[in-house]
Order: sequence, then C-alpha cells, then structure tokens
Amino acid sequence: MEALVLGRPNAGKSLFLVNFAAYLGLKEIRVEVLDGEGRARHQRLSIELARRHLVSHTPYKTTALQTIHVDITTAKTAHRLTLTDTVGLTEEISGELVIRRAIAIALSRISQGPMVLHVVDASAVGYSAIETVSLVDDGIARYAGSISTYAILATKMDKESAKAGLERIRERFQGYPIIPISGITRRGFKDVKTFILRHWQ
Ligand SMILES: Nc1nc2c(ncn2[C@@H]2O[C@H](COP(=O)(O)OP(=O)(O)O)[C@@H](O)[C@H]2O)c(=O)[nH]1
Ligand SMILES: [Mg+2]
Repeated sequence: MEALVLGRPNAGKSLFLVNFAAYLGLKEIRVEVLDGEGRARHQRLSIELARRHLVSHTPYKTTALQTIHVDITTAKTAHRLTLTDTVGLTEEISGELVIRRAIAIALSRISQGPMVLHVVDASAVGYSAIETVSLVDDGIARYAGSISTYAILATKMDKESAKAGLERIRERFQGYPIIPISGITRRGFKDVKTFILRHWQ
C-alpha cells in the first residue's frame, strides 16, 4: 500500500512523514530519492538526520519524491506501507526546471492509485475571506478526493492559531475525512494509523 503525502510548500509534509515513520517504530530511514530526471538514489538516514535533511524552514527543500517503507504491525500481520513525500504544490509555475518536474511527477502519481494524505497547515489558514484556504488546497481536494482514498491532515495543531484554522478547514472541506495532527507533538498519529489500516487494500 502506498500513501502519497501532498500539500503546499511548508505545510509540514516532511516533518509529518519522518515523525510518523518513527512513531510506527522505524529507527532508520532508507529513503529512495527520485531526482528531477526521474533517477532513483538510495540513502540511509537516522530519524534525526532525516528530520534535518528533509524538513526545512525554506520551502522547496523537497524537490524530489522521497519514499520511505515502514511496517505497520497489527495483532495479526505486518503491513508494508510506502510513504512518499512530495514537493510542495503551488499556484505559480516555478522558474526552476527541477521543481516543475518534481511537481509533474507528484501530480502524475495521484492517478496511479495511492492513498492521498493531504497536509494542510491549520495555523496558516487565515480569518478573512481572502486569505483562507488556497486554490491549491481546493484543487488537491477536488482531484485527489474524487479518485483516491483521501484524508486531510490538518497539521501544526500545537500552535494557538490552528484551532480557528481547523474550524475553517472543516467548513471548507465538508464531506472529506479531516484528521487534526501535529508533526511535533504527534497528536493525531494514532488516528492516521487507524485511517490507513481501515482503508488498507
Ligand atoms: N509548530 C509546528 N511546526 C511544524 C509542524 N510541522 C512542520 N512544522 C514546521 O514547518 C516548517 C515546514 O515543515 P516541512 O515538514 O519541511 O514542510 P513541507 O514543505 O510541507 O515538507 C518547518 O520549519 C517545520 O519545523 C507542526 O506540526 N507544528
Ligand atoms: Mg518537504
């Protein structure tokens, strides 16, 4: 089973991915990095290094697909889960070829059938009508939400402003599963695991 992690730059995709893998018991992360040319490279990283390597204050640190394999163990069996991080999706067309390519690869993956975990920064969802959820998030929900097993992960719930943001997300994305999480405190990780197992195929 594959879960594709999508969202805008800086939403919190990579931190969720690394800490969720650690939560599932992974000690070392073997990342398969697909570069802008579509070539795969393999790297072994400790959770700490992976966090430093993949998570960034500056958007676009993730310019290639990074795939992590983890096992979710239940009472009966171990399920092999592949988590794929992606470059942030934006309204503008990037001037950088490597980013345009990474976006194209991420978008084309959606139609190949993975579960889509759509990460939205709940703390950045504004109060006024103009600065609410972006068109990019609308687009991801409409497209991935119609063809994939799909959930919105409303993240950064450890931040004060995220409470109001979560309400806005609930208003805007009615009918879609919404799971409040924090990539830092790991709030909601159990719910994400339950969601993944419930839709296992
Ligand atoms: N407070 C808080 N900060 C977060 C959380 N998740 C990510 N961040 C921060 O947001 C920034 C972008 O995170 P990153 O995972 O690289 O976002 P990406 O561009 O979507 O992959 C980094 O500075 C992270 O430390 C969270 O749950 N809570
Ligand atoms: Mg990232």
